[in-house]
Amino acid sequence: MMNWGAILAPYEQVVDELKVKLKRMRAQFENESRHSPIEFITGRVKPIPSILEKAEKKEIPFEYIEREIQDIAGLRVVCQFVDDIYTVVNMLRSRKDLKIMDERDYIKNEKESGYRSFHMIIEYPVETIHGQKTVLAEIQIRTLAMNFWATNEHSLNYKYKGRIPTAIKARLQRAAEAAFKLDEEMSTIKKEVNEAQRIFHRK
Ligand code: 0O2
Ligand code: 0O2
Repeated sequence: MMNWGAILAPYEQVVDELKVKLKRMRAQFENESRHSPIEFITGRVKPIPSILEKAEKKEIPFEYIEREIQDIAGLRVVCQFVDDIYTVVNMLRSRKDLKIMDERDYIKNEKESGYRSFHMIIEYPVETIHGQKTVLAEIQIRTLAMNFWATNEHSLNYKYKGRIPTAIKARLQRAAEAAFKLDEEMSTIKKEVNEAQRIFHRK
């Protein structure tokens, strides 16, 4: 029998620790009455059935799962504006407590599905009672509009087991374009929005 509890414990620790650290970043911006590039953070450890399913699909042998499945620990940083995503990316690049292993910009290179987000694969050391263990984690950084789209598309993918009917796919493409437009439009009034929110926070 596999001891999944022991395997996943360090991943739970990464998710917990990074959630705290990323939330602190947001709090620091707020303390300084500056616009926070972070709206909210979520995190999860991939459920065991999803890990096994992905391993099977990608033909990853069991002993390579931890190295090859890079999103066992997943963090999601959701931002208001597209600019904010790159602010977060740059802040993460300059941190000394994690090492960036890979970056994928699915904003500049949108996926065929219409999916947009910035992905970072990081290496993060966790201290355990058995010493230090370095594990991989995936950080997805996206706007509220990208998140809205991805959440709905993900549900549909789940419902149709990855075979979304053509008509719905076409709708999703249009929704992705609309989300892109929304991000563009919001960017043009970013300064006004930020100013209004700063005033609101001071009160
Ligand atoms: P806050 O106020 O953001 O600090 P936790 O362990 O409590 O941090 P948990 O239980 O894993 O988080 O919750 P989950 O489902 O991962 O959600 C993380 C946070 O994202 C929650 O806030 C949600 O309220 C917040 N969230 C989800 N969707 C939205 C959204 O559309 N807008 C905003 N602003 N927040 C959202 P926290 O962490 O409980 O508290
Ligand atoms: P879940 O259910 O979110 O955990 P590759 O085959 O190497 O291109 P890989 O290694 O899975 O793909 O990495 P990729 O594509 O950079 O990022 C994988 C994760 O990004 C996915 O995790 C999703 O969370 C998200 N993602 C990527 N493409 C899409 C998409 O078209 N729609 C949505 N909604 N999300 C997407 P998982 O493990 O697939 O699934």
